[in-house]
Order: sequence, then C-alpha cells, then structure tokens
Amino acid sequence: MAQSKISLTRYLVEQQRADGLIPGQLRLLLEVVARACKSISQAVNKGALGGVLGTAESENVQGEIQKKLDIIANEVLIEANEWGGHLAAMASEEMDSIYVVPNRYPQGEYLLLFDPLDGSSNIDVNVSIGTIFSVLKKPDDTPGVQEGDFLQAGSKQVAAGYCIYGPQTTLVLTVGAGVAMFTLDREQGSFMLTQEDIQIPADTKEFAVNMSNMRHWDAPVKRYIDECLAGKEGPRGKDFNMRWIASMVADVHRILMRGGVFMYPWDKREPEKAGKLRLMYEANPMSWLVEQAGGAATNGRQRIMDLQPSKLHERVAVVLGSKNEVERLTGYHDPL
Ligand code: P6P
Repeated sequence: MAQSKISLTRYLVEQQRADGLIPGQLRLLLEVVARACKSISQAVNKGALGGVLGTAESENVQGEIQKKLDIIANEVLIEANEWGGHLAAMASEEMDSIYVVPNRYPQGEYLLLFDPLDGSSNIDVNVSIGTIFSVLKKPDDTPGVQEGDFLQAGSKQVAAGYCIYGPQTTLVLTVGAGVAMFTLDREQGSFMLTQEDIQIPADTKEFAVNMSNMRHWDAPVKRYIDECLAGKEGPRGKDFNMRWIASMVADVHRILMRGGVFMYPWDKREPEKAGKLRLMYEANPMSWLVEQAGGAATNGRQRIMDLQPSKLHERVAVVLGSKNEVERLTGYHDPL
C-alpha cells in the first residue's frame, strides 16, 4: 500500500517526539505561520481578480514603494500570530519597528521575523514570489521585549523557512535537523510532506546573479563570474549556465532542488549598505536552510550566520549555495 502522505502537523509532532527540537509552543507557531502562508497564497493566486495587484500609496522602511500584496501579506502574518500566546513580538521588512504582542493577548517566548512577500517586483508579472521567516527565542534576561532582543546572530535561530507561491505552493522548513519540503494540497487545505533531508550538491554549473550590476562589484566577484563565463576553455574547465529570477525565494528554492550558487554581492554604489539583501529576515533564514542542506553561506568573507547584527533592517552581501563554489568565491577575497 502506498505510504500515506504525512501532513505538516504530523511531521512536527513526530519530529518533536524524535529529537525534542520542536517544543509545543514552537510547533503552534510554525503551524500558524503555515496557515498564514496558505491565506497569502490564496490572495496571490487571485491576482487581478482579487484587486490585489499594483502599488499601494506608501513606502516601507527600505524606501521601496509597497505593493498592495506586500501590505496584505504583512497584515495576514500579524493577525494570524498575535493572539496565540507563542510570540513576544514580530519584526517585518514592511514595518519600521518591531510589533509587540498587544497586552490583551498572552506573551510567549519566541520572536518571529519575516519578509512577508519577497520578490515584490515580480508580483504584477506573475513570477514566483514568497514569504521568508525566521524564529528566535526572546532572551530571558530582559523584562518585556525591545528591538535589541531581535539582534541575535543567525546561529541562534530555532526555526527558519519560506513559502514559495509558484506553480505549487511549497513550504520549506528547518528546525536544525535537516530541511523538509511540504506541498499545499488545495483540496485538503493541508501542507503535505513531499521531500525531506534535502541535500545541495557540493558542485554546480549554474550561477545566479544580476549581471547588470557587474561594473559595481569588487575584484574577487568579477574574477569568479569572469571564470564562469570563460567556460570549458577557461580556468574552470566547464561551461556554466545562468539563472536570475529576482525573487530570492525562487532562486534559493532552485538551488535547494538542484544545486547552484546565488549571490547578491557588495557593490560600490552604496558601500555603507554592505549589500541589498536584509540580514535578519532574508539572509539568515536562507543561510540556515542552505547549511542544513549541506551548502554554505557567506557575505563573501564570513559565515553569514556568525554575523552579529547591529540594526534590525541591516543589509548584507550574500553568496550561498553549493559548498565548493561558495568556498571558491570566498577564497578569492583577501582574508580579514
Ligand atoms: P534586483 C527582491 O526585491 C529581492 O529583495 C530579492 O528577492 C531578489 O533576490 C533581489 O531583491 C533582486 O534584486 O536588483 O535583481 O531586482
């Protein structure tokens, strides 16, 4: 008899029984986030029929014009998570400061960070986008909860994942015991386990970068990409392919499924920003997923999950994916 599909709930219960990595409150948190992603998926799938495309009349903390769906996704995540008693506060790419759970609800021990809808530039042209989330524990020693409680290195995460809204709606999750993937069964309304122990091949012939920024990169990144472009006649002795979806969730999902290296390097246009991508709710969760799948993730010099954040919306350069490629590019940089 075919093995019955395992739902996300059953997976979390059995994982808790197996290795205790998912205390009850964390399991509740992850199930609530998954339910919120289902709602976001419904809104995204409606598109023009739901009147949710196009821009809102507002900017986010990054100075980016917000899409209507950015705001909808943010509100869905806040409303789904604020009453459950598992969270002390939330932080979002779409909100300047943290959102502390209102006094009318019990406060929990976890902190939830998210990019509610990553890849917004792709929303109106029907290209895959996604929700990225990261879970930290509130430090015990501080009464209440402040923004500083969120400023923990990526190595302190207790859960991380994303939900990609593409041809399938797929939730990818780690709690530190490997990476599992769940596909939304719309008839049942449940996320069903479709892959576990995902592994990224250590080598690859595929790189992902926005080539239009090449003139702004520093020398080691230019060297690495030039060598890839030189193909089998060049020092790498093999031809490379390139992909760039401009949705980090989609590019990272491809790498988890078939390998590759993704980079959004530092560029000289905004040196103080270190990079375009955000450390706390993009780079850290994606880095943990990639490392748990046998890959690597650095800012070009240091392991991303070792970086000590100083600001909630801190940006970082990102190189992640197939371990041997990340190590090669990182090795081209002068040691710190
Ligand atoms: P560019 C989406 O806006 C995002 O934050 C990531 O999802 C994506 O990898 C990157 O920016 C795309 O940036 O400069 O190529 O549009």
